[in-house]
Amino acid sequence: MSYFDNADKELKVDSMFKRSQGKKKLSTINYKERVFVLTPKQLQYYEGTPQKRGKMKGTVDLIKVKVVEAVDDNAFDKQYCFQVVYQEYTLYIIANNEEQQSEWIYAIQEECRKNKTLLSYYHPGAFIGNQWTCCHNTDKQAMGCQKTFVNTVSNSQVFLDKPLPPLPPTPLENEGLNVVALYSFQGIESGDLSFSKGDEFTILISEGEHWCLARDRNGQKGYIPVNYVREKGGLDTECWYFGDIMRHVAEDKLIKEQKEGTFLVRNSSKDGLMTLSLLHAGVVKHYHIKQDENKFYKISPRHCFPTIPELIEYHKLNSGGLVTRLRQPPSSDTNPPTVGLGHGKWEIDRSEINLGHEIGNGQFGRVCKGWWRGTTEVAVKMMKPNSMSEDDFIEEAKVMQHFHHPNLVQLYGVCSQTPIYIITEFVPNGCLLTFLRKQRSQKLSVLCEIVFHVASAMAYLESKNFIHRDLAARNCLVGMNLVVKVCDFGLSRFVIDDEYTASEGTKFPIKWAAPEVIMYNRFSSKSDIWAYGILMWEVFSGGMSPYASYGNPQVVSYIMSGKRLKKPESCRSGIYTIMKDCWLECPDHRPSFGIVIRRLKSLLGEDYADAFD
Ligand code: UM4
Repeated sequence: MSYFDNADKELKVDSMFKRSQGKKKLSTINYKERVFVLTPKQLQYYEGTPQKRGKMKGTVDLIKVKVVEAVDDNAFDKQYCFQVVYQEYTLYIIANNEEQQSEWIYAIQEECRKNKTLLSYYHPGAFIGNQWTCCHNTDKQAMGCQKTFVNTVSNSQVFLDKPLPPLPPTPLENEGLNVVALYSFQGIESGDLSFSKGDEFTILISEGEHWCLARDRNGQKGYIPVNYVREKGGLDTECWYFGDIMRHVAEDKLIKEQKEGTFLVRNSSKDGLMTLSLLHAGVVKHYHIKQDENKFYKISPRHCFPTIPELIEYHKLNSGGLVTRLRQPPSSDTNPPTVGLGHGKWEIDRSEINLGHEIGNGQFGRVCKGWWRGTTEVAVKMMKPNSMSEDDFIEEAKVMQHFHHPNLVQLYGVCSQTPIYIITEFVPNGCLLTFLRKQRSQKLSVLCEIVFHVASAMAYLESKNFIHRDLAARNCLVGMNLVVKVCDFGLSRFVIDDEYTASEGTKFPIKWAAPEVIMYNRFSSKSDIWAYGILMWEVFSGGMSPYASYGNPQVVSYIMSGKRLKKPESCRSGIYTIMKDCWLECPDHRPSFGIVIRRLKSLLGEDYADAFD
């Protein structure tokens, strides 16, 4: 029999459940019973039963499959789930029992063994509420956190007399992975590897979460910042792909360029596919990139391509139905901050900091703009001597330095001798509260984006069981492209000033404090949620002061009698409902940040559909 005779042979047929694929990000998730059929070339699924098969509902070409693995039971609270990752999608299938789950994983893996695009790392969890349930990484495209092929010792060996070989000394996560640089990087410390955008590396050892030892194509070895590279092969390495940015951010980016034909591709949240945004005659046009029945990509019906890069290359040469042909992506933004100023570096040499002008003077001391080694722009927070318990702070700050999230201010390090300097990334548009007050009557979509950014940062802290304790608009900064960064997390614990730390104190931020904090000093992620509700109110009221004219005792009796802040004028009722849930008396009844994110997303889909597409 020839290969072609075999292509349609049905290798395996079973009824299982398919989880809706979340291609439409805002659609509700459901599970549908389908008949799954495995052939040498395709995984197909149909309506009906194995005996009476109905209409074909979809197919996955096995040649495009990158991963076939089980999914953790707790990811969707379903047992016996497995995943088939192909192109940029993941098909989740729920088997009826463990045997069926492993048989199917094995059978599909067998058919895909020779695929060139197979990945060696995958996520055993799912991407829910803006993060992976397995590793809590908030980057959807982040490389997997678990190796797909585990060279396990067979059970029988356990009973052998000979001791097993020792475990490898370092965790070899992601070892051997090929990655591409998204940005150029100038090595900072000895041992760091300098590189240019587009350079390729093999990861040798992952050291912690943020730096890894890598080898470039000239054989040079050194440390590289993990957030500067992406696994080879994905759209992330394309200079025109901007991922999850919103419509108006894309428009701002393109209009700023003032160059005909500037374009970018972004994820379109409304339908889970992608959108091409293109500047023509000073106006931005948005095109949905659709897929035809063969899963080929197209913008205009007559020009279909197997991959998005091929589609882009075609439209660079021919307008093919677009208002103009694609010319260049927007010039790239400045590089993102690395975690620390060099691998393993936390103590910063004071003589390497050049101080610039003062940008503020607050509770803890002065904040100045500065440069590290003359080149890296930084902010320097100079702590007033005797204003904080310094030793405890230095210890805890070492932990906080490892936090890395686009919506958290990045800590670079400290000069730990008195006066302590805290060195962070410099965030160019200053304090969120000032921003809100200066630019009242912001578009609703911008305000939604602000609270979304804050919720994302807080969900990250929540996932690390870290409590902020002083969340408020005054403690957030506004960066490039209106990206909001949450600051001063955990700092209040080290302040030596009873007026600030005791709830009876005059400087205690009582208007942001949950009842259990006021009464019993009981802080938790749920007291952070209360403060988040107040921050939402600040945002939607254009930076007004909550409980404007009330002093601390009046605020306490107002809250304790069950009264709450009123709905800001321009705020939609759905947004106000989220705020009010953040202010539920019982901490356990308040939502988590993960839930707030989900609710914001679904609200944005209904009320402000154009905010996300
Ligand atoms: N970039 C630009 C301006 C900054 C920054 N900045 C301002 N403050 C900071 C302005 N990074 C100050 C004046 C007011 N303002 C903003 C800034 C710098 C460092 C830290 C926090 C900062 O701002 C917060 C919002 C007030 C900082 O070190 N934070 C920190 N957070 C958590 C943990 C830790 C440190 C550590 F681990 F180190 F302990 C205006 C007007 C006035 O725009």
